[in-house]
Parts: sequence; C-alpha cells; structure tokens
Amino acid sequence: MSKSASVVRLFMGFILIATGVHASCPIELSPPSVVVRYGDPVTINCSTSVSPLEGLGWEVTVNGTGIVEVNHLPWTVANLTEWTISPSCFFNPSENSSHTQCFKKAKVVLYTFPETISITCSGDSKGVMKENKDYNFTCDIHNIAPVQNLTLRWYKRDTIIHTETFDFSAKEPMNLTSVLLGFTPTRQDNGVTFRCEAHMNLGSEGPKLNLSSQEYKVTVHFGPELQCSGTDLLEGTDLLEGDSLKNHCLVEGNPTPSVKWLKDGQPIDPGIPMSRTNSGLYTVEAEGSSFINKTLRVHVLYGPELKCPSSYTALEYSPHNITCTFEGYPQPEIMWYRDGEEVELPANLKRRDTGQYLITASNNLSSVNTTLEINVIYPPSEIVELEDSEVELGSEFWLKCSSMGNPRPKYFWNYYQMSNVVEKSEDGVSYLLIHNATAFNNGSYTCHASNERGNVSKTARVTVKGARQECPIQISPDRMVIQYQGTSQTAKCQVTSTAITNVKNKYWQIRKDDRIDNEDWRDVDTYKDWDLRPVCIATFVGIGTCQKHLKFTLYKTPDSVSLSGQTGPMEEGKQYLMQCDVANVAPASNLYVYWHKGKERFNIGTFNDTTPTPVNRSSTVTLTAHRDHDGTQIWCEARLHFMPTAPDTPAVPSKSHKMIVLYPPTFIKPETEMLEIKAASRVL
Ligand SMILES: *[C@@H]1O[C@H](CO)[C@@H](O)[C@H](O)[C@H]1NC(C)=O
Ligand SMILES: *[C@@H]1O[C@H](CO)[C@@H](O)[C@H](O)[C@H]1NC(C)=O
Ligand SMILES: *[C@@H]1O[C@H](CO)[C@@H](O)[C@H](O)[C@H]1NC(C)=O
Ligand SMILES: *[C@@H]1O[C@H](CO)[C@@H](O)[C@H](O)[C@H]1NC(C)=O
Ligand SMILES: *[C@@H]1O[C@H](CO)[C@@H](O)[C@H](O)[C@H]1NC(C)=O
Ligand SMILES: *[C@@H]1O[C@H](CO)[C@@H](O)[C@H](O)[C@H]1NC(C)=O
Ligand SMILES: *[C@@H]1O[C@H](CO)[C@@H](O)[C@H](O)[C@H]1NC(C)=O
Ligand SMILES: *[C@@H]1O[C@H](CO)[C@@H](O)[C@H](O)[C@H]1NC(C)=O
Ligand SMILES: *[C@@H]1O[C@H](CO)[C@@H](O)[C@H](O)[C@H]1NC(C)=O
Ligand SMILES: *[C@H]1O[C@@H](CO)[C@H](O)[C@@H](O)[C@@H]1NC(C)=O
Ligand SMILES: *[C@H]1O[C@H](CO)[C@@H](O)[C@H](O)[C@H]1NC(C)=O
Ligand SMILES: CC(=O)N[C@H]1CO[C@H](CO)[C@@H](O)[C@@H]1O
Repeated sequence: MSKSASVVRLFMGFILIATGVHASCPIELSPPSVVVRYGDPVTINCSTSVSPLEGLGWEVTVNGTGIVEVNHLPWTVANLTEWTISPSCFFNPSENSSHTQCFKKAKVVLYTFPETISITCSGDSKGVMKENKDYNFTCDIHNIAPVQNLTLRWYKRDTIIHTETFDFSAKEPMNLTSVLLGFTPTRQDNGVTFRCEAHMNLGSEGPKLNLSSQEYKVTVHFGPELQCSGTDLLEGTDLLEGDSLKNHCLVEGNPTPSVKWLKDGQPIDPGIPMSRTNSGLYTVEAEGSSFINKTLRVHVLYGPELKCPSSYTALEYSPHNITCTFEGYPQPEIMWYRDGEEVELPANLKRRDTGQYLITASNNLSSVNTTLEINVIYPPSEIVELEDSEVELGSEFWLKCSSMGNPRPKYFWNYYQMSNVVEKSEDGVSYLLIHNATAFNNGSYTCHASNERGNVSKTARVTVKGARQECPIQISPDRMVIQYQGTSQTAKCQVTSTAITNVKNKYWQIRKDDRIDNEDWRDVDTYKDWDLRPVCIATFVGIGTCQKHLKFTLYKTPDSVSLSGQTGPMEEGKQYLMQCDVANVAPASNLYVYWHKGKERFNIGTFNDTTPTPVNRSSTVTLTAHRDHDGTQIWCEARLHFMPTAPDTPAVPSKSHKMIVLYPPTFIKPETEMLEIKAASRVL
C-alpha cells in the first residue's frame, strides 16, 4: 500500500453552550459527570450541606425544576435524547446567609454507537482486483457520536495500516466515511483481508466500544503471463536440449490459465523434452483472466558436434577440399591447432603443412575435438648427387640418386645392365654399385624418380678409362660374297649375349628407306644390288645406338679377258706395251689381273677403284723384249679375290700368245762350260 489518506465528512452542525462555573458553590453533584447512551435514563443528585437555605433547583431543557426548599434534589430523565443537554443545579441561600446564589453544571456525555460499520471498495466486484490497478477502500460509519472519542483503524490482515481520529467538536451523531486511497494490489496480495475498526473511548466513566467491519477479502487477478527462464521474450528463448517448454516457460495467472502450445498451427505437448530439431516459432495461447496469444522463437541449445575426415591427402599448391561439418547452438567456434599452436589452414597446402591437426568446436555449453592427419603430396624434386664420373678399369664405384617427394619416390634406373651392377635402395635413396668396372659399364645412367604426382630423371655419364666399348652386335657371316645371278644368302644380326637385356631395338638398314626389322636378312637382287651396304643398327640402354656393317659384295666374273699388244716379232731390247682387257667385271677392287709368260707369273694388276658395278678394266705392262722370251707363251688371266672370307673365283684366262723376239747373233766364249751358240731361228 503506497499511500493513504482519510477524509471525514461532517454532516451535522453543532451547538456550543457556553457556561460559567462557580468555584465555591456549596453544592455537590453526584455523579458530577455522566456518560449516557442515547435514550437511556439519567439521574444526577444535587445536594448541599448548607442550611438553612432557600432551596435547590435544576435549570435544564428537560424535566427542570423550580427552586425547591430541600437540601438534596435529584434530576432524572427517563429517556435522554437531548444531544446538547447541559443541566445546572442552582443554590439559593437564605436571606441572612453568607452564601450567595450559585450553580454547578453537570457534565453529561450522550453517546450513540452503530451496530455495524461497512467496508467497500471502488470498482468493486466481490473483492476481485486486477493487479497493479489502483483501488480505494471506503469505511462507512453511520450515526456515531461523539466523533471526537472515535478512533478508526484500518487493518490489512491483522496489521494496522492506518489510524484516523476526528477532531470535530460536535456532540450530535455524524455519518463518517474513511477512505483508504490508492491500494495497488500485487499478486502477493491475493487472499489478503482488509477491515476497518471503530473504537469509541469514553474515558473511565464510560464504556469502551469496539466494532469491526466485515472482512474484505481481496482476490488479485493477473496474467496469463508467459515467463521463460533467463530470456528476453522479444528475442525468443533459449532452452537446453532435453528440457521441455513446460518446464522452461511458465504461464502464470490468477485464475490459473489454461495453456495451449502450438507449432505451425498444430497443438503440441509442451511436456515433451525438446531436441535440436525442434527449434522454431512456437505460439502459446493462454486463457485466464484474459487471453494472450504470443509467438516465441525457441532455440534449442546443444553442445557442438564436429565431423572431420580423420585423414586427408592434398596436392601441393592446389586448393584442398577439407570439409569439417559441425553443428551446435549457439554456433560453435572452430579452432585449428597444430603442435599446440593455433593455426589457420591455408587454401593451398604446402608440403610443410603435412602433419596432425587438432580441431576443436566449442560453444558456451561444451567443447569437442577431433584430430585430422593431413598429408600433402608433391612430385619428386630434381635429382641431386648423380654426377658424371670417370673411373678406372677394374675399379669399384657407385652412383647415387636421391630425390624428395611425397609419397617417397620410387626409383628406376636405365643403363646398360651387367651382372657386375647391383641396385640397392636405402632411406629413400637409390644406389648402383659397380664392381670391377669393364668397358660395358661405359655409358649413360639415367635415374628416374617417380611417385603418383610426377617424375623426374637425370642422366650421368660414366667413362671407364681406357676401355672402349664395341657395339655389342654380331653379324654372321660378317662378309657376304654373292655371285651375279647367283643365289642369295642369309645374314643374321644378333646382339651379344650380355647385351640381350639391354637392347631396345635392332634392325637391318639395307638401303636408304629400306629397313628390315628382322634378325635375318636375305633378299638380294643378284642382278642389281651392286652397291649394297647393309648395316645392322641397334639401340641399347645406356650406350645408345650403334651399328655394324655387313661386308657385302656382289661380284661378276669377267665376260672375257683378252690380251692385246705386239707379241711378235719383237726386237730384243725394245719395250712393248701389253694390255689385258677384262670385260664386264665387278667389283674392280677385287679384280686381280695376273700376267704369265711361260711358267712365270711376272705381274699382277690391281685396281684402285671403288666402283661396285661391272666395269671394263685393263691392265697394262711394259715388257722389254729379251731373247729368252722368244717362243714363250704370254697370257693374262683375271680373277676375283675375296680371301680370306670367301673363296676366290676361278681365273678367266686370255688367249695365250707366243712371243717372237728377234736378236742378233752373239758369240759367247765359254769358260769352263760348254760353249753354246745360239742363233736366231728367224730373221726379221
Ligand atoms: C446519516 O445517514 C442516514 C442514512 O444512512 C440518514 O438517514 C441520516 O439523516 C444521516 N444523518 C446525518 C446527520 O446526515
Ligand atoms: C420528570 O421527573 C419525574 C420525577 O422526578 C418523572 O417521574 C418524570 O418521568 C420525568 N419526566 C421526564 C420527561 O422524564
Ligand atoms: C424515549 O423517547 C424517544 C423519543 O422521544 C422515544 O422514541 C422512545 O421510545 C422513548 N423511550 C422510552 C423508554 O420511553
Ligand atoms: C480514489 O479516490 C481519489 C480521491 O478522491 C480519486 O481521485 C480516485 O479516482 C479514486 N480512485 C478510484 C479507483 O475510485
Ligand atoms: C494468435 O495469433 C495468431 C497470429 O498473431 C493468429 O493467427 C491466431 O489466430 C491467434 N490465435 C487466437 C486463438 O486468437
Ligand atoms: C570435395 O570433397 C567431396 C567429398 O569428399 C567431393 O564430393 C567433392 O567433389 C570435392 N570437391 C572438390 C572441389 O574437390
Ligand atoms: C579433446 O577432447 C578430450 C575428450 O574428448 C579431452 O579430454 C581433451 O582435453 C580435449 N583436448 C583439447 C585440447 O581440448
Ligand atoms: C674383373 O673383370 C675381368 C674381366 O671381366 C676379370 O678377368 C677379372 O677376374 C675380374 N676381377 C674380379 C676381382 O672380379
Ligand atoms: C687410290 O686412289 C686414291 C684416290 O683416288 C688415292 O688417294 C690412293 O693413294 C690410291 N691408292 C693406291 C694404292 O694407289
Ligand atoms: C437570621 O439570623 C438568625 C440568627 O442570627 C436568626 O435566628 C434567624 O431568625 C434570622 N432569620 C431571619 C429570617 O431573620
Ligand atoms: C471522551 O469522553 C470523556 C468523558 O466521557 C472525556 O473525559 C474525554 O475527554 C472525551 N474525549 C476524548 C478525545 O476522549
Ligand atoms: C435519590 C437520592 O439518592 N437521594 C439522596 C440525595 O442526597 C441526600 C443527602 O446526601 C440523601 O439523603 C438522598 O437519599
């Protein structure tokens, strides 16, 4: 109750009778003052001890007396109803008395007290009030007197909350109204009682009169009111998962409201525990002392959940696609840690980002974490530590190939494989160990490092000092000599046994643009292929391409061999030119012209001539005629020599000519031997 005031209304005027009182008047009033209920009888005895006297008398508006010669005189009213009555007893002394006329006034208090007093309230509807509205209580007391002896008390429950007195001097009864102003009820005031009490205190001579109004019981109506814990209803309300709307949001009111919860227009049971999927707009309709219809955004709070892959393989420098999904309300904060340090994952990962990460998701409810293993893969780096080298024949050496990559690169070597070369891998590095270096270890060594991201290679050249490697192919036969119009032969081209694993390809190159990918070659046109230079070409790992020639000859024996020149008669001592013509022979370089005279082969003609096709060639000799030649046969023969690889062809001889040499006769003086005289048999 905030404030109170009271107003007393005066409905009746009053009359004041002013009287004087003589102090030494020799009479006695018994009783001297009297409290009388309205309508009750009253008697006051007036007496005196003075005598003689003329008499006593009552001057009063009701039942007064004249002077009566008595020493005591009662005044009696059977039914006192005169509010302003003021009886005085007069004393009249005898003539020679020392007393003078005097009087005494009796004090008469006439009172009336109601049987009921009533309490009422503004806007009254049987004690029902609305919370926080202002109410005035009124206490009505009718017909009470004397009001100056009245005390009015206001009670709330049994506590005096206000006391009121009335300082009117009127003696007549009045109608009094006391108003208790501005009572503002709260819900806590529900059920309290108010009353007013009238207390009439009429002093020691009179009764004590108390009267209470009926009790006024207050019923405070309020609500319905929606109250959700810890929230601003404008924003909505947050409740923990598992909590129910009924528990979280109270709908209060007097009378107790009937409450209906709706979601999307459908009634729901507010007692069911809420789950994270139940966030949304809810409507609560409550019917109590009034109707409310409130829409409320409800957020269901729950701790974070985090889902990340446990491992991820990323390509270096390309955008990664690591997706961690998380939920929770309030929205959790996501943090990444690596080795205890907070990190931010770059969009493009580099190799140094490989490692284990801790990811945490936290909101104000809880925190979860998970680990993620990131593997950044990248292609092998440029090969280092593989260098050109020069080693001694028979020595031991190694080649090293090393490259960085993720996944760790696999190594592959390209080189001319030999049994003395061993491959070995250790700690991501590959080695080639070579014992007892030979000419076959000459060549290039290519190391390839590869992983799923790419590959690199590097080549080093190994030179074994003082060792020259021959092309490891073998042609058999290594020489082919074929006769014109004869039959063709077969030449084989094979790689040597140690080279078999290293050969990449092998073919016969017969002519320009005539390549035969066969080991065997045989198709010779024995009419035409004068200038064939068949070569077998092979490519090997480590040493590259090399070749060997097949020494090929298509030969033709001469069609004819004829000797010309002067054969006779010749003059001794003179020189004669002889010519041997060889017709249509090939190749000239293999042609040998043998000159014969008698049993003696006296000259050989050869030809510094690379012409492969059949040619005519002549061999000439200058012969100085001598008598010894006379009669001797002279001829020439042509022959093709292929030794030692092929048998020689049979000799083709010319016709033989008999030489006739003329010479003068001579005399020879014999000494110890028999003298012989020769004479020319013929004379020119
Ligand atoms: C007091 O009220 C009553 C009715 O309640 C009325 O009859 C009476 O005349 C009133 N007295 C005065 C002095 O106004
Ligand atoms: C006046 O007094 C006499 C006796 O003293 C009594 O009988 C009578 O009733 C009184 N009258 C009134 C109006 O009281
Ligand atoms: C007293 O007087 C009043 C009015 O004068 C009257 O109404 C009442 O009945 C009387 N009472 C008695 C006891 O005589
Ligand atoms: C209570 O009394 C005051 C003063 O007379 C008045 O202004 C106010 O309107 C009253 N209140 C009610 C609810 O009657
Ligand atoms: C409550 O309010 C909503 C929207 O404000 C309205 O659609 C619905 O009809 C109301 N319900 C009642 C029972 O008044
Ligand atoms: C990201 O990852 C998901 C699932 O692993 C896959 O479906 C999607 O294609 C990837 N996106 C890209 C851009 O790599
Ligand atoms: C990760 O979660 C576990 C429980 O799941 C907890 O014991 C640990 O302390 C957390 N670590 C960090 C760094 O938050
Ligand atoms: C080295 O190689 C040569 C030729 O191949 C061989 O004769 C010699 O025995 C080898 N030495 C060793 C130690 O293997
Ligand atoms: C063969 O001829 C060439 C040039 O045609 C010449 O250089 C060479 O010396 C000659 N050889 C002989 C043995 O005559
Ligand atoms: C007054 O006085 C007394 C004595 O002093 C008398 O006795 C009375 O008779 C007298 N009274 C009158 C009337 O005189
Ligand atoms: C009430 O009445 C008594 C005698 O009857 C008197 O003495 C007293 O002064 C009066 N007034 C109050 C305020 O008590
Ligand atoms: C009625 C009454 O009480 N009368 C008395 C008044 O006083 C005288 C003297 O004291 C008495 O004698 C009366 O009896």
